[in-house]
Amino acid sequence: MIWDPRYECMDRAELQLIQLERLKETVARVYDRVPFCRELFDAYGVGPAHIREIGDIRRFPFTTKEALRDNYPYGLFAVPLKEVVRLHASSGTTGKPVVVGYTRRDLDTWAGLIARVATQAGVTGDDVAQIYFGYGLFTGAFGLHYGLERVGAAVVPVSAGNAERQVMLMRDFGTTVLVGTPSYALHLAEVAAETGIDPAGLPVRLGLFGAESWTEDMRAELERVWGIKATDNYGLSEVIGPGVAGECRYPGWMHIAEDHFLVEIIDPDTGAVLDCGQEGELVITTLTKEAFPVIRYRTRDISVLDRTPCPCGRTTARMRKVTGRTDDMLIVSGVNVFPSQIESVLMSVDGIAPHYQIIVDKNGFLDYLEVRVELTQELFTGQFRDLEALEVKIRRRLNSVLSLNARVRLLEPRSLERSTGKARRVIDRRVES
Ligand code: DLL
Repeated sequence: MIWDPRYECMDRAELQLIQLERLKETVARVYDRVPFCRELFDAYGVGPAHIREIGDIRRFPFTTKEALRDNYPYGLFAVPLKEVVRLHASSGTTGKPVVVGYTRRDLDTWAGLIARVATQAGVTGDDVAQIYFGYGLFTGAFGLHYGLERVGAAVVPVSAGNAERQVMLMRDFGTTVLVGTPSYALHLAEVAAETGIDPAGLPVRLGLFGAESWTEDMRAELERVWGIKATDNYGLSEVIGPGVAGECRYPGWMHIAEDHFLVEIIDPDTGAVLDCGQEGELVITTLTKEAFPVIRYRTRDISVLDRTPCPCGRTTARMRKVTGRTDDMLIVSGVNVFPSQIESVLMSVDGIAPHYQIIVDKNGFLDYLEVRVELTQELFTGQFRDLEALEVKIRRRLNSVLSLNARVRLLEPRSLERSTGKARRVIDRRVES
């Protein structure tokens, strides 16, 4: 089934006309209502009058994460706060998050986009969908929630954590669709097996997975242990949240909602726009967002575009599964973490030296983050009690900035290897093993 065949299967020429009209509106909206962007556009000598065809977007400057940080919290909103009915946030590069807002119409658009993603993955009104993304500032849970309701699925908003309880509810409620990160789904299968329940024997038949990158091997493993079809969907808070793109029944590529998002692939080093089929950084312009429109947002995600027709009947461009990022952002259990956030926490604590290392690894299928940091000589020779208090303090501060429980290991002074070149601060054993 196709949720919105008029738009999802539209003739390309017609789609491009709609994109152009919406692009003009968006550029005008941003120019008129967001002083930061108007100044930037003026500096580049571009404005609403320069959009005559879709390709004219290439004359406009990119929007970067730094611009979002510099305009914290509401500086890039294109509506007064009175018209905003929801706020979400994602990790910024330092202590402050990036805040995104939605008008009532934005929320309606979003639910429609999720309904597309869910339907193309195979969700129907007969399903029981268990959402184990965390409900909160993160866009994943609330975003998927309303779209799944729109499709008519019975939504179970369990939120994150407590794997035993998740498994119990799955069995008792007859959950048929898992909605969350793929890595946690593997963990859930393990926990089910430990409690004597064969995951493949449960009624779960489909996985709607996203928010982190995962390999085809992991898909095969998820499909095997759960006896399900595992699908991928992609999105990011700065653009809307989940709902940007999702797989249909032909895996590996995700249909992009092109009537709402104009996509480009660029060379991350030069900014030059690349052709379909070439790998590069995904850049997205929103076409219908009211509260928080973005022009040429650099996602930092690496993908490839394909505009050849898909056998499913949809005509929208597809993006390949995301294989990596162009920056140093880590995704730990679905939570975005910038090493610079950790550094700014460590620098704000007395008694520790500016030598640290961040280790990311897996315990079974679950990611964990460990921060190792050297003590100053004074603290090292001091009281054990003080050390314990220090560890708790660092852990709490990290938790409040990252929304993630990190392990903290205090080390003797000078115990971390000193590098002669760039310090190797991050060791991601998940990719190195
Ligand atoms: O992760 C939105 C989302 C929620 C998408 C639930 C899908 C499902 P952020 O927290 O802002 O938003 O993180 C966005 O996560 O730039 C990618 O690097 C990564 N990401 C999201 N989905 C995928 C995916 C949500 N399917 C950042 N594959 C993005 C690979 C993904 N990476």
